[in-house]
Amino acid sequence: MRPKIAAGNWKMNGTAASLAELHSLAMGLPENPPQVVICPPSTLLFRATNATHGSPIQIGAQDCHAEDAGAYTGDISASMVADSGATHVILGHSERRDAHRETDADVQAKTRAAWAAGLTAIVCIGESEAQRDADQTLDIIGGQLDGSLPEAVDAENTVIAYEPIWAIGTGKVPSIAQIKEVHDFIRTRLISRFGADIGNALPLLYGGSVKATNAVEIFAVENVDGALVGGASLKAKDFVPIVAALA
Ligand code: G2H
Repeated sequence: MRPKIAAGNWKMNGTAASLAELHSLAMGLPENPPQVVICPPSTLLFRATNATHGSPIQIGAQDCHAEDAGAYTGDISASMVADSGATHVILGHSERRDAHRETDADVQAKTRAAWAAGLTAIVCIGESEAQRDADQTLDIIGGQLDGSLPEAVDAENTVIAYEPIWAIGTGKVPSIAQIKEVHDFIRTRLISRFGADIGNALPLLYGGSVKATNAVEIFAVENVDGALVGGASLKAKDFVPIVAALA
């Protein structure tokens, strides 16, 4: 049985005042909630882990460096993320791959660093609109999976998030058939590389304009084990119904 996971990616949003949303989220969780992971900006990591102490909410970072320490101005390492009490880190988000030129090899190195620090890596993959229009989606997804995941993957240390770039923050959502096609493809690819036990156990999240109004339908898709949610994770009133749709 794979875990159900509702992950929130706050991106570059949130100040100390936003910690109140974590309290509201904790209060609004359904009975027997799925795993809930909130990834605030790094400035809030320590305070977010304090604010959620004693609740089922886990905290994650949005990126980490592949090295553990050194002259990397502005970066944070996986062990610093773990030091904050966080348990997860998003890696290879398309906004990092694009704006920071991160490659699959970079994502793979960061994934190893995350594991070494005891973190669970949420590894993101996804095609652009041009790639989808050119019928390259499955090739792109397959290549990103192969390149971004180290050999030592297991279901305790890794979550995969499929986020079609054209659906991120745009309000455009793939059809249920498109989501199913890609998630089934990812599952098959994971099984063929890592074997049935690991391949079937790795959680697969969908991300891209998930909202309370489309969550139920998306979560009904086989091989969708939850969501990585951006805009709709910022306010507890928007995120609670998404979490409830998974419970
Ligand atoms: C995709 C997603 C969160 P949004 O980036 O990772 O954002 O839900 O705002 O499309």
